[in-house]
Amino acid sequence: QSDATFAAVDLGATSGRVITGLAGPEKLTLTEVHRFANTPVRLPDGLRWDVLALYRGMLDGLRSAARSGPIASIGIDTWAVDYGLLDADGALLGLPFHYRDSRNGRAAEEVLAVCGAQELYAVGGLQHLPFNTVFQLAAHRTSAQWGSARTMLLIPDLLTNWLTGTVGAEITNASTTGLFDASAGAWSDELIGRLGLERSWFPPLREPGDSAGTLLPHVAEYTGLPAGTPVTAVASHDTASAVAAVPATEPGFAYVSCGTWSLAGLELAAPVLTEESRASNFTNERGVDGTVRYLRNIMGMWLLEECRRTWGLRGDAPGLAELLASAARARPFAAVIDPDDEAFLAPGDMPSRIDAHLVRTGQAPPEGPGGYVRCVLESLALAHRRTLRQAATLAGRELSRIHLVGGGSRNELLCQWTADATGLPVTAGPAEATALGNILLQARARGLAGDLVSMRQLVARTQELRHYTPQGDRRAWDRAAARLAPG
Ligand code: LRH
Repeated sequence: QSDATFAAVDLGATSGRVITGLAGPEKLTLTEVHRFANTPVRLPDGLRWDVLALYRGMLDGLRSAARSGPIASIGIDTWAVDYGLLDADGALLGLPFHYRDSRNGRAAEEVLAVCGAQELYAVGGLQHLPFNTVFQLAAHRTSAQWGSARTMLLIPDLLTNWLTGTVGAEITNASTTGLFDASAGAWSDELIGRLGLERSWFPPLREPGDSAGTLLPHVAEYTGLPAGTPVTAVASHDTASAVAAVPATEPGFAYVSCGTWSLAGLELAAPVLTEESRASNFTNERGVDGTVRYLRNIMGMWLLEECRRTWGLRGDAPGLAELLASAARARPFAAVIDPDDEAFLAPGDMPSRIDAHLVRTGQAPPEGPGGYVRCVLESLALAHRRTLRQAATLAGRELSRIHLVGGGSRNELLCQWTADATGLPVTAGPAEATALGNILLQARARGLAGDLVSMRQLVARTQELRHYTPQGDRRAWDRAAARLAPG
């Protein structure tokens, strides 16, 4: 067989999709068959994911996929770090918490008192984010559910369990927990033990491409898919799937996977666990085929999305195209922010938080929505520049080209300004890198795709890409960067 159709379930922070992908040695085309909202719910004890709505959306999407023709297998990817706890019967204990919930700060301090930041980094190589799974678990400890828990499943593994009944931990996502040994490529028995967690909660690891079972009878019946339909472990961390589908045709590329977050960095053969790397807060997450995603999280399009949501609540939101056009006309470098300010993490009024940040840094608030959008996009371009330059220095590499993938690659201002700020050519697209990576890993498991290099060449040959060359006055970007990091 020279090609086959696969179903990718891709859940993002604001929406979920089921996409079918026709893949073969010279073929890679996607069709979105179902899209549904992912709306978090605030309960009295915190911000939760409505995981049942996600499950239903996934099932309805798989039903649409089944109607479109034969499906060779299914793969699931979602955002990282969040999890559900299962009891001894395999039942989910409560709705999973959202990583933007505010309960993790104190728990992080408690963890760091037991295991110092240096020790955590030497083993896990993970950037410090207040919501790393290890901190969330520490916050969860005091709950009444804790005593009943027997298994921890990250979100894609939980949904896989609901489809197939199997229990496993996909490795690219396990590497974002803070309980994973980045050098050994395995759960860290040492950290799990030191932090007083049960080793038996952490299931056997799966590599992308491994089998994750076949559909349970009631799932097959609901979706109309054949009972033996396989579920394949893909790179279940969405960022790992996106990086697998970066259309790089030369080694040593840099990438920005740009969606709700901007994940900016390099692909390496081995983790960088030095003290400088820790101090700069770079992460060593696991990629496909044992590669390392050496990157840092940048607050990303969340800043823009949350501004738009805030304006929408006030009823004075222009459409996106109009907003971007007015950003293009707004005064350059009128205000710059550090997107990594933790004040921007939680949901809420983003324009007011940008104002507060600007007041703190001695700047005046921007004028009108276009001014805010310009401020956000220029600041993201500056953060891309700072992060990629640091990554190159820390990993001892040179930068020659940036691949900007994900939904943010549709934003022409962001692509052009990233090229202008860095002085590097930017290749933009595919916007659907995550779904493509998901499909490619399934195709490979059926012998229809090759190694990372050839998967990337296939993406480059088949997907529409746009190219941006640096323009404008680089010194203006240097001056703006200096405003954020004086000296
Ligand atoms: C992007 C992402 C990112 C994680 C964050 C929680 O969707 O997976 O890589 O850090 O969500």
